[in-house]
Amino acid sequence: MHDVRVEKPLLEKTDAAGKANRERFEQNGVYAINLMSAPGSGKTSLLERTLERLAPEMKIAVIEGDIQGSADADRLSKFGVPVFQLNTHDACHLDPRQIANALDRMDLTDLDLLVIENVGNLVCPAEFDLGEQDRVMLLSVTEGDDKPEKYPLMFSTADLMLLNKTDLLFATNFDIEKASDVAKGLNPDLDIQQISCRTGDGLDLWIDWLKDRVGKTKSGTHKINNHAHSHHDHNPKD
Ligand SMILES: Nc1nc2c(ncn2[C@@H]2O[C@H](COP(=O)(O)OP(=O)(O)OP(=O)(O)O)[C@@H](O)[C@H]2O)c(=O)[nH]1
Ligand SMILES: [Mg+2]
Repeated sequence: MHDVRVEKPLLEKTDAAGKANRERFEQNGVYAINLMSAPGSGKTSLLERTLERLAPEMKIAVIEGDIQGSADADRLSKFGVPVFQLNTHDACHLDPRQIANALDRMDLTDLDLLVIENVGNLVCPAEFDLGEQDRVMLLSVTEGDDKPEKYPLMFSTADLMLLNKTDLLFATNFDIEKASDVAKGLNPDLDIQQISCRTGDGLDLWIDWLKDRVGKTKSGTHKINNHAHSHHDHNPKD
């Protein structure tokens, strides 16, 4: 017999922390995204591509979540934007309280876009609301087109799914239509874009998507999502 009484208070605390972060973003006109995927799908590669294009024209900060080390933060150091490395040690996801601590070290009044790269994992990160306005997830075509069906929470709570590594499509049996149909079945509002961080294909659309939302957040018109619904069936075993 396991005692599960600790679950609810823990989640309530986590939800309150996510909500508080969202209010801080809203008050300061900061557009924040939670970037999630399985390990190695291309989150840091997408950030490299994004920072080289957008760092010259807007104020960006990055929070890097990793179990240990600073390899991804080191990769981003050349772009001249503040990068905050958070190590989660034994946890497979970032927690909103860790984000709040990082926010305390930033000047939110002087920020347009915050990208939070979550720990590489297709399961746990989806269960925690960090306070982001949008969830952007990557699925690389080398991972298999069955992933939306097998890991539904990640796909049902995402706002944008980026199908990455399309340059490798020829070497896989990935069926884009099948993966997209299943993901859309879980989440009819999901935007889907095809990209290659290697060749740069499809990235113009992604950059436009991001700039549009940063602009709308600044002018206070971007609808802020609340991902609280994502916690309903959650068993918080990290
Ligand atoms: N061919 C190809 N390789 C890619 C693409 N995007 C990323 N990669 C490669 O995939 C590997 C993993 O990319 P990362 O950007 O480190 O992935 P990540 O999601 O940040 O990984 P974690 O932070 O460890 O979860 C690297 O060797 C990248 O060069 C792509 O579009 N095409
Ligand atoms: Mg990374």
